[in-house]
Amino acid sequence: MTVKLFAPVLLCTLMFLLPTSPATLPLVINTWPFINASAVAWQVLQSGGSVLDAVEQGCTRCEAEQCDGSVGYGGSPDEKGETTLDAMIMNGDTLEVGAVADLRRIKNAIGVARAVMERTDHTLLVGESASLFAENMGFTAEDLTTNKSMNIFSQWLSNNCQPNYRKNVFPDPSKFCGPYKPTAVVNEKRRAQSTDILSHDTIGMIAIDQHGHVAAGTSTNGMTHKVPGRVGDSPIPGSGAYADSTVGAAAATGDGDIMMRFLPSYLAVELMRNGADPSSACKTAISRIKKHHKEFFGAIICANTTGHYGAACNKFSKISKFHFMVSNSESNTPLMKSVDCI
Ligand code: SD4
Repeated sequence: MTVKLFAPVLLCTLMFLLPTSPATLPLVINTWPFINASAVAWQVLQSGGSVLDAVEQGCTRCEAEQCDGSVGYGGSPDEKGETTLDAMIMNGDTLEVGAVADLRRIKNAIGVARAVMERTDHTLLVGESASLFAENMGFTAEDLTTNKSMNIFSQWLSNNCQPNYRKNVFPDPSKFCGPYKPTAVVNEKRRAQSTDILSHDTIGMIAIDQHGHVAAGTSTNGMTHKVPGRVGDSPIPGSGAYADSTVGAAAATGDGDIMMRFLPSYLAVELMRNGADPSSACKTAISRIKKHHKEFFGAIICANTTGHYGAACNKFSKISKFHFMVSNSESNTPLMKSVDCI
């Protein structure tokens, strides 16, 4: 009798003591409200697939459905009008990484990244050579341009190639499309001319199975009107994502040119290794960048091998909340979660 009464009291007390995110495995967590990607990855884990399969197939889903126009083909045309893709995948058991950057003509960037990891001794392949590698591995080569990306490009051309990511160039870049010549360095506010920065939603995904195997990955088409050849943070290990099955994983989204200088995903995993809970690890990783760049667009998701998770973002312009997806056995279906930016 005493035990029967005591048990629910103990359970309630324990629930109050637990950290805020529910701790159940397996777990899939991804940046932004990309519900179908989350559902696909969750389904893969439920049907016995590996964490790498879950991350690859979840991100592939986003590439195929062109999540928010920021993932996959037909988005973010560069200064030549071409869509190029960045992606990476990391195996938290072996710490192997496969990544591609500035990939052209191949839609399934994360598939190619996984092929780099599993079919070569390399970590990162770039540009035309990455595309050739993909073709040799049987990926279909096709034009990544769509009517939408052509329209974005033509409007940009007719607007004198504004906005763009160039600075300290001559003649006045507000009137010309180049060729550009270097001029005296002025301390202009970086990216003041770009309006595109807020509309970018890279998928970063973490999957952890019930045995504590961890994988993480990213896929993106980068930034609209980027200088051709530009590579963002997403395919850079430790920046776009990082996974270590003895700890957990993290994945980032946002202004990659800034974020890659701080390796926020690596930092968050190291903080969790040293005992930080995922929410505070995420917050510290964002705060580290904020110290140097008060105004930057960025967010990060973190999870550990007990199934706890968290996220953080920088308060910037109109962004005061960050939305992400979580799938675990609590609900058995992807749920959208939000966090207030710091
Ligand atoms: C990049 N980090 O290429 C990507 C863009 C992004 O949310 O994540 N936007 O810089």
